Amino acid sequence: MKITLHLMNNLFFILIIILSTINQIKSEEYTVGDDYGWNTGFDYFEWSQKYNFSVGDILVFNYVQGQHNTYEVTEDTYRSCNSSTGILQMYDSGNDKVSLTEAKKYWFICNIPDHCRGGMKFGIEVKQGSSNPGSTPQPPPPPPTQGSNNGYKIVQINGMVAWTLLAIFGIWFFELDFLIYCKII
Ligand SMILES: [Cu+2]
Repeated sequence: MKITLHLMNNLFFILIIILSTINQIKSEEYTVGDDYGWNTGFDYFEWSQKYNFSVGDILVFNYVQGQHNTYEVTEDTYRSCNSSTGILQMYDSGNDKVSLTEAKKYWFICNIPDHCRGGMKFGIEVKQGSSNPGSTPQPPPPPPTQGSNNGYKIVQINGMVAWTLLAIFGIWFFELDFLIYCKII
């Protein structure tokens, strides 16, 4: 019996190691424009200032396919909104997932005529990930209207669930071990 419990304690520590590893490789998904999506009439500069982006994170551009698109461009093209040069990547699925794989400045525009000039443009600085959810400077945006999935919130909840589980399992195993130990002696 005691051997089994020691095995369980070992499993508990293995669980800790696995969970902390998951914590380190997690990536966050950010929906551009949050609930508003990728569309005209929204301040994407303001949106881009709300989060700290790290390598491994993913940007999701949601829009009606054909009405917009997502171009990753150079800084010059971002500033001029002239896409005759400086296009790095093009997406047009309506649900574009852009992985931020490098620590650098990323620049995005919509290349439908006049949309870039109209404000469908933003730049972000992606930093080498410390993946620390506590470093997000501002609280999450207004209450979600419909099943919004804000990456920041998901990661926070994941973290909370993980630590709660750890606490429950930890107390449970150690208490069991202690009780059995007392009865045996
Ligand atoms: Cu557009």
